[in-house]
Amino acid sequence: MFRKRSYIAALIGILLAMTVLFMAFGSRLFTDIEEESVVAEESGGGQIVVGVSQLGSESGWRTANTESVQNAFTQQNGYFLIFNNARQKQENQLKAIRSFISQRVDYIVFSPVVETGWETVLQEAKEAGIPVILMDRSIDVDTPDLYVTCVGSNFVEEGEKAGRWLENELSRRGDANRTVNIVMLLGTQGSSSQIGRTVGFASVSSGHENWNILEQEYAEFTSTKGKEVMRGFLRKHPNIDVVISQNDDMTFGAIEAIREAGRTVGVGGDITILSFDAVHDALEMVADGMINVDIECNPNQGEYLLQVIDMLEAGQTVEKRYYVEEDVFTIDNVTKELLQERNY
Ligand code: GYE
Repeated sequence: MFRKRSYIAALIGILLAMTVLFMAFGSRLFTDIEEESVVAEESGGGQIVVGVSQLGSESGWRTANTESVQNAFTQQNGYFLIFNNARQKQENQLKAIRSFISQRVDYIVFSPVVETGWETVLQEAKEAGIPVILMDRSIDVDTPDLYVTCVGSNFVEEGEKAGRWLENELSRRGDANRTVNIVMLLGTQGSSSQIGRTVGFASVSSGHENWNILEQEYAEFTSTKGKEVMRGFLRKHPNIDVVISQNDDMTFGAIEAIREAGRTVGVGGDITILSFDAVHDALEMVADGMINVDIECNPNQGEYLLQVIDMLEAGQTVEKRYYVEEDVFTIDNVTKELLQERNY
């Protein structure tokens, strides 16, 4: 009798444990299956599946660019977005692109961290019949048919704009023939924004023998690195007149370092600051006269990407290159309205 009772108790115990286990994991199992079928239904239900490999989140510009993409590829707009952040590593981008290929997405969009090393993975995408669209930065490949189009900025032109501004500013001050000591904070080594801006600026500076480039160093487009590199420059060179900083985040760091060294920046200050991007906080500093000029780089590329994909879906041919619109900002044209409407 006693044995029979404990047998029944054990049986009830096992049944209870099974129920608990089923509630915990069985429901999870069903959710997963449900989630998978949601994806299948969504993509099969006329939605365009886009895999986006973003290179990282190093700057204010990058955050705005990510938001622009995420606001474009929404379900309301007819998209299913698979987004991956590569945290500045090319190997992570290669992994993400390969996973998009194996998931058979309809389009691959990616912002290449550097210009080289993409042939193999893009050949794989091509063989899988998946069109690839480059966003923001471009790549250096011998066979341009490895990607359909590139939507982004004209970085060489941005560099030239910086050079032309400095040229005009020095003439305005009557310093066109004086020796001008310049240091440069460069962005991520090998990225097309770093390469293009450097080349564009050099095309102007090479025409001025009195522009003395004291030193240039990579500072990874981040404010921490910008500050560290600028500190080093200040220690080595007591005579810096101009800082060319290839993005606003590095500029923020550089300005901190300059002020900590007891020197002044901007309009009327002893170091002239040229920056790139023109994010909101930098434009505030332009309006306050702390940054002399900011060469705009437009991160709002989501809308352009939608237009390109619409054209491809309609079977139209697209251009190989689309440039976004960009301006140049100084204390003379940063208005209150501009500061209000700039949401990045
Ligand atoms: O200037 C910088 C970002 O490639 C245009 O990357 C982009 C650059 C931008 O980190 O802030």
